[in-house]
Amino acid sequence: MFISIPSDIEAALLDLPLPEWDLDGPFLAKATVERYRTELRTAPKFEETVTTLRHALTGEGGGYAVLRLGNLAKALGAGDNRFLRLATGFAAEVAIPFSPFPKWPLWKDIGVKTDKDPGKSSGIGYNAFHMDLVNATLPPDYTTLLCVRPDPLGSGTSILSDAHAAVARLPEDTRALLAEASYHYGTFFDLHGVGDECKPFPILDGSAPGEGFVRFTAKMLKRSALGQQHADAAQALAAELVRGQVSFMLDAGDYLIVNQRRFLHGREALHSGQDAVPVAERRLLLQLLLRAPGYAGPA
Ligand SMILES: O=C(O)CCC(=O)C(=O)O
Ligand SMILES: [Fe+2]
Repeated sequence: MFISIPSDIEAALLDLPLPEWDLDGPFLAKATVERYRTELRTAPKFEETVTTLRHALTGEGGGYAVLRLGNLAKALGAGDNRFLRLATGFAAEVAIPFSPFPKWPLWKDIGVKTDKDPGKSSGIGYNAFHMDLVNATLPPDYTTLLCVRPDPLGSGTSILSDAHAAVARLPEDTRALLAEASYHYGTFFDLHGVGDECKPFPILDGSAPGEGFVRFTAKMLKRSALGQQHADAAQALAAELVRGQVSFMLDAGDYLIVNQRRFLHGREALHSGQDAVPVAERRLLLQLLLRAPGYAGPA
């Protein structure tokens, strides 16, 4: 679901005096949310755009959207703070922006590191289907990725898959295994606003079909010691996610927003030769996580 911004809104957005944001603990401060909202609403058709965006994320069959902010990125500079304030303003219309990572004030860099585990965030390999903060008791309701710079070598296709649709295609006995608290992944250290470590966890939490998180990362298949039956069930889910995937390339200024209660995300492997690309020219995304009000307050 791609959402473009009419050019008259773009022109109005460029002129808005959005101040620097303030934080309240890990969360974007309420005063900032209100100030940004007041400013953004002065742009013509802003509210229609937000309604379309919310519908794409939470309406029937929905779960992700790409807001095309490329013209604004071009005018302001994709990494410029004024552009980030606009993106933050759009995000705050969906849910409350926050940073669970003390190191990152709000937006987190996801660059390209050739010396990292290739399958993990900012690695160069296949980034398998996952939800962000899978091992937290309160994962972010939304994860968002703002593309500052696509890969100059032309790779880095984003992949998305409807998690509940994938689960629904699995046999009953596989789903029963996925509902057992027999899965674990990763470490959990110094994180804020996402509850406690969830270990071990069930992938399916007993919610009605189509509801709740599908608490899954295909990265666990290679990196967590799982019993054979549970590993096979997780592998079957990973295969269904791939079977149902959509893929597209993010361009500079594209803002991908994913409802983590509906869709899982990942990224195809980057082209070889990243070592030869100067760090300042490599693919760069900025990640921002969102908490839907009503599910949980500050932890
Ligand atoms: O690089 C990408 O496109 C996705 C990155 C991602 O999903 C992550 O770092 O959690
Ligand atoms: Fe991710």
